[in-house]
Amino acid sequence: MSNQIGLIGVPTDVGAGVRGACLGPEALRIAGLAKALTGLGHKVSDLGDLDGPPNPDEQPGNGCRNLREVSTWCRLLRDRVTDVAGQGMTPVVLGGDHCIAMGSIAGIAKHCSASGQPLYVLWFDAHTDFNTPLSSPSGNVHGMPIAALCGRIKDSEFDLGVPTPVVDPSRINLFGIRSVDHIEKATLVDSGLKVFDMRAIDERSTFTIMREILDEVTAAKGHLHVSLDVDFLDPSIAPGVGTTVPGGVTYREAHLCMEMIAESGLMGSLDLVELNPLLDEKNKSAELLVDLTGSLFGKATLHR
Ligand code: Z70
Ligand code: MN
Ligand code: MN
Ligand code: MN
Repeated sequence: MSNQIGLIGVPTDVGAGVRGACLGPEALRIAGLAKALTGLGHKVSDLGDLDGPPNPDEQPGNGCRNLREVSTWCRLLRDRVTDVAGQGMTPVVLGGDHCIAMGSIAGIAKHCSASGQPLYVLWFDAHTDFNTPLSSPSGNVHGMPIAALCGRIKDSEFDLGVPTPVVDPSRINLFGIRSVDHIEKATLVDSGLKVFDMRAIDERSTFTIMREILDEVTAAKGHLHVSLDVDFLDPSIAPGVGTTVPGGVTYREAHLCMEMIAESGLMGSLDLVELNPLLDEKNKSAELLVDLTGSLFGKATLHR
């Protein structure tokens, strides 16, 4: 299965508390992302970077840091993703902090509603990103995209311009979770989200959980959007991220996830987010992401 892939750079860190994720797209390019995918037989177009507002680097007002800039970046990305998917390419979004997933998922939701496909999200993250401006201890919007996509934040706030919930919460799977804030934890209970924390992964295995997630999307003939926050990985293998949390997904588990997704043929769009080259060691986290993206697009040890 050969693929047309469109790389979309989103060089911003307006949703983060620690700066540097704005350098992520270039670090991924330097680590050889396009070449790795071309080498697997895919046709890759690097569509360059979106041109959004600079980071005003302000303190949060009303529980939200850089609200206007977050909104502008997300709307730019929404329209680009809808356009790229409409051209028959698989959008691969190079972040950028995780707030931009509101834009990519709003964009792919538009595409899916036009094509009548149910949209599923697989969110690899140490965090649930389910805060609202009221619950957030930091005011950083990269801790809020899941809440916004589920319609838990007033539509006017980020002004995504698509009906909410953007994704049915029962079609959102969170994998790798090990850091949840106090109020966030309480609101998760009746959220309808499928949350697979590290304990579930240890008890039930990556394989079993991934099989369950992918089987449901297959049965529904769904479009699978994968949103990959670097911090889902263990910090020992991926130090290049603003918020490392110990006890993360290992190299082998991560590759298994990616290989199973590739084999399913379900993935229609992808975010690679939160890579912070300023905190990385000789670009090793970027190189690991390139490696994992290779697995996502069909690189396997053996023919099966
Ligand atoms: C915390 C907050 C977060 C990513 C950190 C952290 C959220 N729950 N998300 N890094 N990607 O500030 O809301
Ligand atoms: Mn399509
Ligand atoms: Mn995240
Ligand atoms: Mn995270």
